[in-house]
Amino acid sequence: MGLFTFLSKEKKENLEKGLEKTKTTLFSRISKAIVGKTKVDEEVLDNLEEILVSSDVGVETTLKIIERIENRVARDKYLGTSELNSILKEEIEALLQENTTLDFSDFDIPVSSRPYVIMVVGVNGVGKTTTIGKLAYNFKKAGHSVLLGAADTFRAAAIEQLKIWADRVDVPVITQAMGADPASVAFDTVKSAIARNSDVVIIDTAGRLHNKINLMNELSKIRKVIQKLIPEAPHEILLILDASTGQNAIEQAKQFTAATDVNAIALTKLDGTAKGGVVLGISDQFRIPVKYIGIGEKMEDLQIFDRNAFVESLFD
Ligand SMILES: Nc1nc2c(ncn2[C@@H]2O[C@H](COP(=O)(O)OP(=O)(O)OP(=O)(O)O)[C@@H](O)[C@H]2O)c(=O)[nH]1
Ligand SMILES: [Mg+2]
Repeated sequence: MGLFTFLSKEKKENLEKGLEKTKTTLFSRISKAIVGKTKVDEEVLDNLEEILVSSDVGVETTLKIIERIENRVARDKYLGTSELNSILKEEIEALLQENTTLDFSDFDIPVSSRPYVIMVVGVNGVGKTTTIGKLAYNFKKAGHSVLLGAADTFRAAAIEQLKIWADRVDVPVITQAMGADPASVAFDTVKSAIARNSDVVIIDTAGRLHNKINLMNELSKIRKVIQKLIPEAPHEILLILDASTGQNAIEQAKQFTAATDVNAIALTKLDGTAKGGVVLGISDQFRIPVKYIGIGEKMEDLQIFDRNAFVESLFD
């Protein structure tokens, strides 16, 4: 119990640190918007709407939040601006709670699907390789054996970078030469994982090819090849999105979810950006759950997304 409390306190502090910019920006904007006002009225709500949209919450989600607050204003006779932060927090929490997506609690994997194959996708530079390193660290820490596969063969540096993470975390990695067929690397990796009895396989893929159609075709080819070995794999197609790109992240989520069977999302680089509101928009608008958030460059800087903890930290 003591250890558990300690760990979750540390986790909470990291999350708060990671959300600092988003938080400071959001609340300084809100305080400016209510200067000299005592009552939540139409003008305050208009300003709030603008603030949420410019914090990258997204228009759709912002409108839902504003509508909830409007209903509350209509219901309660008087809402003071001093209550605005707590009302906003409650309504955001309630909105996210309406979503039926699952919450994940730890780095565990189903016993029935071993090796559990995770295929990591996303455009270049969003943090795929870094997230793989962090995932490997966390799965290993949770007592699982991990094998990585360097199926981003488009650049030599990509293979090297994954090797560096594998060394750092001390897990094995399967590679081939630059330019090799990514599907063949994926096949080798999964085959090797079966032979070694690995618990988790994580496959890196290229973020950039000659064009988008090529990229999507390649991802489906990798998938088909993996399925020759394990018909229900990849168990997880994890889409990585860079939160600091705001609306671009939402756009990429739309494109990838339309073209591939993405079933989990990781939002990276929440630290150092004021665009953390994008997490709210993405977890509200997409049926696919946000499973992980990246809040720094180190291996410890990955957390399982917990919507309640997220909103709590944002408004703490
Ligand atoms: N601050 C911060 N930086 C991050 C985070 N995740 C990744 N990065 C940084 O983002 C940069 C790009 O990360 P990569 O992991 O190389 O991204 P990638 O998607 O593999 O890129 P390509 O292989 O070029 O497609 C690196 O400098 C990482 O250190 C994060 O959560 N926070
Ligand atoms: Mg990479």
